[in-house]
Amino acid sequence: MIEALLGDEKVEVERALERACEWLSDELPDELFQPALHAVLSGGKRLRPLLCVVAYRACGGRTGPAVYDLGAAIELIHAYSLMHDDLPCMDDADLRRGQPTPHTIFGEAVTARAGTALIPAASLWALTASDALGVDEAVSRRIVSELNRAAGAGGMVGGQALDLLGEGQHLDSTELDRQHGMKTGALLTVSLVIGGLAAGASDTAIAGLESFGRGIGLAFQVTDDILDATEVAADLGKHPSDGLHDKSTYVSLYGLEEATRRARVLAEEATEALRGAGIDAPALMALASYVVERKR
Ligand code: GRG
Repeated sequence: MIEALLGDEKVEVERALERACEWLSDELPDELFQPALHAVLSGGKRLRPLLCVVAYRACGGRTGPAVYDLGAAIELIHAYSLMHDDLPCMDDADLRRGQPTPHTIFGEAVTARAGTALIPAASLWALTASDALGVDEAVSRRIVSELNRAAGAGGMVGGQALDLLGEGQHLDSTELDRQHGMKTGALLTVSLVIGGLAAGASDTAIAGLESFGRGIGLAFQVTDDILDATEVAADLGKHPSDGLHDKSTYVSLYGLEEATRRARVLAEEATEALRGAGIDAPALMALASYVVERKR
């Protein structure tokens, strides 16, 4: 189902990431470009750019290469976050997407710098893509500010800080939802919002995309915790690590069965919110199912 709906989209997303890397090769010194290239082109589900492109289309946007470039800008933020997350001072992981993590190849200091270089690069690339899409300046400004807000202290960075502080603590469901809403949900949600903004979506449609994003963001994280508790590195492409870092997870909080049920309910509620906002997009509905049915 998901392959039939999104197979070609993923190919286009990969092409856009290659275009972004070609641009980065001129922007960054080679020492920083190589780890960035490894992080950006090492596979992955490409969920964030796919959400952006599919939301754009669902809101009436006409496709063309530039919307994939916009999605690629979000993926640059995601790539940096994984580079930094895997560093020894954070989650200390040597495997991701079935490949060695950048710091195990290029060293910690260079990987930290290369990841940091991707943060401003993402904003510049989002601006370039917005210009190419022909959106007006106020919308471009909003796209870039929404991206930075979601990536920053009130979003992904703040959520990661809570995650690190929460190691060894017993978080309740409100604390866990807040942490993951920021750490994972904010970037997934803004991917949809940016796609909607680029397509000139109404405030109602943007609000619907936001509710959908918050729902699938939490469903994504509950599923991540289930996979971490039940799968092995050969299937996951990374070492399960929640137990190692003594993290509170949805599985430790609810147990496997209830966590599985909760992920499904969250995904269903998310699709209802989307329909409620007048967006009836099979590809977005398929992505919501994929988020909870995925095996890695
Ligand atoms: C300075 C506190 C501080 C933070 C720096 C490291 C960092 C910023 C943020 C980390 C955020 C992070 C790792 C969020 C996890 C998001 C997540 C669930 C990643 C896995 O996403 P997938 O499954 O990965 O979409 P693929 O490989 O498919 O792209």
